[in-house]
Amino acid sequence: MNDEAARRVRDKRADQAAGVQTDPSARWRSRVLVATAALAALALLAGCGGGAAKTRTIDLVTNDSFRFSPAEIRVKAGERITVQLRNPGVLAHDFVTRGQATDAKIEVAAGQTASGAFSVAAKPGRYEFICAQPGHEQAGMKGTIIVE
Ligand SMILES: [Cu+2]
Repeated sequence: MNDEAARRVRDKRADQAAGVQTDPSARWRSRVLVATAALAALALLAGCGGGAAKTRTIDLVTNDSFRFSPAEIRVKAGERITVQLRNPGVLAHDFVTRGQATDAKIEVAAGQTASGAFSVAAKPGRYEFICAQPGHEQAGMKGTIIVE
């Protein structure tokens, strides 16, 4: 009887342990699905915007080694650019321009994609963009906007 009771307690603990392991990941998966669906809906809305002026989209990827890929983008003076920032990592990152006609600050949470638009400087030259999260620029998370 004692052995039987002990076995039942062990089984119950094992079930609980298994439950603790599967529950959060299931919840996480459903959250990712909801986020993905929301992004898809936003993309559809953006696509159906109609009257808005067309902008060229440049794709950038952030990584947790504090780099942008690509680290150099080429744009035309005065052009309006949409930057789509994809963050496959576990840290939040952002994309901040300096010296443009209208500067951008696009923040992207871990595992998400975000986008924003900015107007390029009228004067050709080399300009900097950075990640403004604490310490990231200092760790080398920056790039160059080449305005032609
Ligand atoms: Cu960063």
